[in-house]
Amino acid sequence: MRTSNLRSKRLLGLILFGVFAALLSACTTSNPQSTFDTQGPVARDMAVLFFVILWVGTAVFILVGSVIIYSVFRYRRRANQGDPVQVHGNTKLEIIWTVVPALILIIVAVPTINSVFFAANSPRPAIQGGLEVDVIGHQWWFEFRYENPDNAQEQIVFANELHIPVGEPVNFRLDSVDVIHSFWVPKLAGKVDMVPNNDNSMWMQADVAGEFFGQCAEFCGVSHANMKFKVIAESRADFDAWLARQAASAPESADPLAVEGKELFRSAGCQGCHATKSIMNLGDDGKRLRGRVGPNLAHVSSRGYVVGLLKSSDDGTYVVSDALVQQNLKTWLMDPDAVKPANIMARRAAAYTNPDKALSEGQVDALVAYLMTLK
Ligand code: HEC
Ligand SMILES: [Cu+2]
Repeated sequence: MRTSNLRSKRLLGLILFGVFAALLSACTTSNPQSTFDTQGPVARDMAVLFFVILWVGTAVFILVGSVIIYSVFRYRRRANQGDPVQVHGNTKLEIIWTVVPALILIIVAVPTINSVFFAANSPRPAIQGGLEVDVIGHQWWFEFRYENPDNAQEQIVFANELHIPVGEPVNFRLDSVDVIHSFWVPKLAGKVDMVPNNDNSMWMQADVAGEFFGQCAEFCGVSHANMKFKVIAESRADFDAWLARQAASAPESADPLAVEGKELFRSAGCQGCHATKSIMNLGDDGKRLRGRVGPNLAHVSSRGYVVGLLKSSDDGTYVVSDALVQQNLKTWLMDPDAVKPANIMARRAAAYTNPDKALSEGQVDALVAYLMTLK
């Protein structure tokens, strides 16, 4: 009897310890998707609001909890006691417990409404010369479009990696080609839904250079959890140089394997879904054109991750390694479904749906050699 009691106490202790450890580990700021490790004004404002509400809520909880515990003990029924005096309604008390919470809610509403307007209104919108990026959600990847600095009728298209200049507000227009997605960079700003044909917008700013994690935050299908992107915040000069590189086409390669790969890219039907030029004309009516089915590959081998998941830089650096890009492209092309379950490429490209057209390892090597020239 005694030992089983001891054992259940130990078990309870262990469970409590586990629960506390889990709760505390959720608060670490070293988590790449932590909303507490804020690195920009929008995220910081939201974190401050979170703590205001948390502490006001905690104060109310402690106050109400203490009064309940006090009353339970102070006015408990004692032995040989009859029914207590019956009271029906107390106007003074009821006015107090209506007015006090109303006042608390009004006090909390002031910073809340402030934050709503702060997050919604960019300090430097596009009409005042602020940078604007179009973000288009696809199952299960992100497309980014920048205005071509040399020609406002054109957009420069990139995928899965968002580059922004440090210390500048950046404006986003959010759209989707299929279902509802949500655009979220936890360390920089809150999330805003990407709804087809509904021009939602937001802004954010990174105060420090570096790499930040982005994630789709609205369930959008099988690989929703794999719908990730990276934000690279860099100096204005680096950003301008990056954008100029994206606008230019990668040079042709004479390497025989790459030439073979390029031919295969056309004959295996890759071209039907992927553009290899990064410039997109807006058309005569200036309307934004819908993207292709797959990510723009014009500079695919310059990206830090393949499909936003396979990391192509050595740990601790953001410097993209050619050897890792090559390896990751091969992993992706050999079996896309193993990397990102149910992705549209594995579901629809003939090379994966039709066994007669399946790619041999040699063909994949040729395709990778070609893709490596797209830098
Ligand atoms: C039916 C359209 C379709 C066809 C055909 C297709 N792809 Fe894709 N491809 C996609 C989609 C969609 C994705 C993004 C998948 C995801 O991330 O969910 C993709 C992703 C990729 C990526 C990763 C891009 C990045 O940003 O990391 C590469 C590389 C690629 N495809 C190469 C190819 C090659 C080579 C072929 C020809 C053998 C091919 N694709 C054929 C639709 C297609
Ligand atoms: Cu999504």
